[in-house]
Amino acid sequence: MDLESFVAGMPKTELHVHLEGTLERDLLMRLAAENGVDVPLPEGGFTDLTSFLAQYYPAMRALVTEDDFFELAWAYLLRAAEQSVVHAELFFDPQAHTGRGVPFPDVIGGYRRAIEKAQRELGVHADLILCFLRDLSAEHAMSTLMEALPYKAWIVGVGLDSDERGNPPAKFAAVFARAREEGFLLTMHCDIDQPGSIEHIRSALLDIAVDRIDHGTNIVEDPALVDLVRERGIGLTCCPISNGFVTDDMKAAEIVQLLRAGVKVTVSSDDPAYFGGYVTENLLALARAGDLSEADLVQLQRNALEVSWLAPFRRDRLL
Ligand code: ES4
Ligand code: ZN
Repeated sequence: MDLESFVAGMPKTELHVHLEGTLERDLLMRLAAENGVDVPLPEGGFTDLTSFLAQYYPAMRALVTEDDFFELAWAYLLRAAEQSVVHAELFFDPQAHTGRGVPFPDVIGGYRRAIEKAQRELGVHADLILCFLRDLSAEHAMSTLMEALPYKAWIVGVGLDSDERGNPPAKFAAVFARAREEGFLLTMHCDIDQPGSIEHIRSALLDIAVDRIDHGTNIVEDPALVDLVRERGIGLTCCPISNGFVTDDMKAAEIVQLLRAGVKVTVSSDDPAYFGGYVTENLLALARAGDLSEADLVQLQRNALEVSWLAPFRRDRLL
């Protein structure tokens, strides 16, 4: 069997995909027209995180009604089913919508309706992870957490994304401590080659005690931290194609080094509508750049299930 067919057919778990990053151009244009909003179309050409985010947030203005959020998540989940994804943990950025006057219940209600339909009709299981925008204040994050509490049953954990420069994990220590008390699992982005990446990784692990790290391949700079994540079994959700845009390197060597060291690295798609690859394409890109075997690809997917936030009865059935 060729590598494409092997990867395409392999049952997959995706742990790092932003629902707003799955907004494909056709849907964006249709929703913008239906809602009568003027939305700048993403032009691509991103060379770093800042230039990506500058096109990413304005495009979200196309999303207005509960139905729009449903359609966005449903389109992703259809694609996930086509790619043999059996479980996905989906980031969403409520503050990018509530800040424009969209009610929180419309955002989460639309997403949840799509997830329930996908479970019934596609056999794809998914959960939501609420991400705070780290370039907004800790107070804004805390009030968003409070707004989310009535929807706890629909949210498996919390994360932290957006512009990392000058926005270290410690800024959100109180928010993450409260989220932990409320029973949420914790993750946060430690994006590739950001100023302070390695200090952010150290703080996320030691001060915040995160359960996973999103990206985080800069950890190779500190062997003691590599030992720590291996011993704690902490997952790193890597996104090779995204890395190639945010820096000009997929970071295949770092991902493979961590895989060989026994760290629970996983492969996901991040913002597939912007970076041009869903999970299958990310696995293939890494396999080619890192010269991976079929056994390595299976290991990456076992890692993803092991560090997923599925309830043990569901996870063990899939492992
Ligand atoms: C993101 Cl690549 C990346 N980094 C930080 N925040 C994000 N949100 C969506 N994609
Ligand atoms: Zn991300």
